[in-house]
Amino acid sequence: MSEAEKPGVFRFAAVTLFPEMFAAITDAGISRKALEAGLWSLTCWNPRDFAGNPARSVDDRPYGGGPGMVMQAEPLMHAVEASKSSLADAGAATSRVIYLSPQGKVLNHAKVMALAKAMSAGQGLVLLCGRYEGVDERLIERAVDEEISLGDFVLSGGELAAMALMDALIRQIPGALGDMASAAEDSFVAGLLDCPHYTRPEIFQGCGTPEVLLSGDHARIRRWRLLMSLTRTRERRPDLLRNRALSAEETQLLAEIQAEISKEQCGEH
Ligand code: 9D3
Repeated sequence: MSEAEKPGVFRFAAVTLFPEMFAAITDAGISRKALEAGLWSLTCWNPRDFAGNPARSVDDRPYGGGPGMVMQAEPLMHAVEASKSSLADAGAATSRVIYLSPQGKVLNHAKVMALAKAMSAGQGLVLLCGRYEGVDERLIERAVDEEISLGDFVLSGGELAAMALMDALIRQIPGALGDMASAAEDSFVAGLLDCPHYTRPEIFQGCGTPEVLLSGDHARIRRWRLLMSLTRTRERRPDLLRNRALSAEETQLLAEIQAEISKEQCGEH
């Protein structure tokens, strides 16, 4: 079988000043296992290798003044082009350039699933990682297809965001999770937060395990877990409930939760 026909291989390229950081996903855990199984590949491209000066500098001061430095367009453009032709040589049908940036749309499960689908169909992904204050806007206009953020907090660069996205995508490759629960059972798939988990010992520092989990009554256990998921989601992430259709059972459980809360507020017990 040729590389291009190999089913489901996710092909990544990262344009980064810190390729050594990517050892975090190549050298540990599920992602390492999946890499060893040939389910995904990563090649890093360092813009310094494309710098046009002996000092190999790839940043300069911002026009208009201000603090910090800006990554120059030229070496980044060469690195992106090299990464794209390398993905094509490796069998990618097309490639898409994602710039991890605080100005991007915030990543979510739906976006991960859409990207995973495209990658299964042979689309290679170039992950452009910024450092300093950011990259020259003309590079973004010419080379970037999409900007993605992890959320409203400040990172020191795009590498950790790129790895978070890669980890989320790699989990979706069939076979990547091994014997563990399938990705389809993940909490966000159901649109609710996960229920609490317990394991041995049954009593830890005087604190027991909910009786229902020891009962062996699987229907009761399932209902308790759903109740916990709904309670937590309502408490911590009400935005998730507003954006999700509820089943008849979930609606009823939520109504029961609401009734309990109203009783407490009336002072009844
Ligand atoms: C403190 C610097 N800020 C000045 C207003 C701007 C800024 C520049 C570069 C803030 C962060 C960064 C580096 N961040 C990323 O490359 C990044 C990121 C993030 O910081 N938060 C959430 N998602 C992402 S994706 C890439």
